Amino acid sequence: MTKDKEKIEWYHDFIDRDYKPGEDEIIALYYFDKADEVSVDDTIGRLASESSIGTWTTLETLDDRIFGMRGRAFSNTDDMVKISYPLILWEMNNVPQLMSGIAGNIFGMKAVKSLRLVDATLPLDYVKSFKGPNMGTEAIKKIFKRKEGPLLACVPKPKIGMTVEQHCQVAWDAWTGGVDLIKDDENLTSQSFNKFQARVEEMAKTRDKAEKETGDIKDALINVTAETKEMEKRTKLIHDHGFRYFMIDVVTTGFSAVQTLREVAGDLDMAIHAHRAMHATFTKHYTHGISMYFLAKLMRLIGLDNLHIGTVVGKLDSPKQDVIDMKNLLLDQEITESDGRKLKQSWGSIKGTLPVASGGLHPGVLPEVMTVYNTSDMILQVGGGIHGHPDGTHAGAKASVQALEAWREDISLEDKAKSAPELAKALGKWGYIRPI
Ligand code: CAP
Ligand code: MG
Repeated sequence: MTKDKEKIEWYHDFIDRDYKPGEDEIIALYYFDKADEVSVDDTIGRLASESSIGTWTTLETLDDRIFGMRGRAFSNTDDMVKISYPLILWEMNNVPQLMSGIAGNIFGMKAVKSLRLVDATLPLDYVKSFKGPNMGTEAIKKIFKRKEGPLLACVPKPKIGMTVEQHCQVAWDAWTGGVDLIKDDENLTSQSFNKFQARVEEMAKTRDKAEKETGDIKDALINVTAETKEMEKRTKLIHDHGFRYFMIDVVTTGFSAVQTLREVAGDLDMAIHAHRAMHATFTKHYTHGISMYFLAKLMRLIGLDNLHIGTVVGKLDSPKQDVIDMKNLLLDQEITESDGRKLKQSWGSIKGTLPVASGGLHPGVLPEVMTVYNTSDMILQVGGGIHGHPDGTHAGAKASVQALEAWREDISLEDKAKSAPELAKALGKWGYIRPI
């Protein structure tokens, strides 16, 4: 039995091409691949409806006030649509609620074969309800007492398996070789062979010795990733051992936990290093999921001080323009609508987040990464490219420092290597390889 469609559904009421959204509305931009049995209008109406006030059918409970709160598809092509949402739909300072709407049920609708949340403009009144980074780019001055970056971080490898003693030996070698930060790997938390508390205690002693030895300030990005209350405890422990930074796997732990930990960072006056492990499950394919660009926007909003955004030249997927766009998004105060896939965004007094280049880096590619980033407000992170040095971690750290010196001195790595034996050996092993 076929029913009269008009009486059952009201999806086209969510399309209004004459509508001019106000400055105080959230505007989301989607790419969609519609199912064969629906029209473009059927599709964009469904997206605006299900992400705001509607459901699959007309409702006897609807009144004018609620109808006025609907999402409106106001601009579209055959595969892109912009939807506006009045601010009243959204709770301030609540990223999970935002995502339950603009990235919620719509992704499962039969009407779309695939769907991607490309970007969204968040109005200033909404942005102001978040804290943003506690230190952000100021961490370079505040923690390291340095005028400018980049900071150099080292990730002990093998990524898991080392005992606390082995881990701290590697940290010592890297710190004394010139590295600023030792970063835990994303899957190192508190395992039987390397317990969290013991690692923190020994790392603090090693840091103190390394600071004495070098005269430089050293810190660590120790991974607190766990259940939320446990993360709070772990962060306090790190704080009590004199570290200013801590690290969270921000995608696997979730927005809610990350918002909680941002509060903790404020209370303890610490900075957060955000590792994005698992992001590629939904960011990698441009036709489905959520863009890394929008995820980065959310992370700056919540208040992550450092965020991984890719290297261009390393082992993990990170197209050049994406990396540059995200770097600008994290550091700038104003983003203007550019290529039609990045919407305008104002940040008010929200601080910038330090972008992190990591994954498959080694001395031979470090100057290239610096050229792409075109800023010293950033962090370079090297794991295998330090510990794989033929003469070990200490020499590997020195080789990375020397590569950065070459970039600062604006000379080629070959020229630098004439007076930098560690760099010469690194180039001998890896050259300028771009790992896959
Ligand atoms: C790098 C790394 C980082 C990735 C994360 C790793 O080690 O420790 O976790 O860079 O990726 O485990 O791969 P290497 P992204 O230097 O040995 O490659 O920065 O893209 O989020
Ligand atoms: Mg890692």
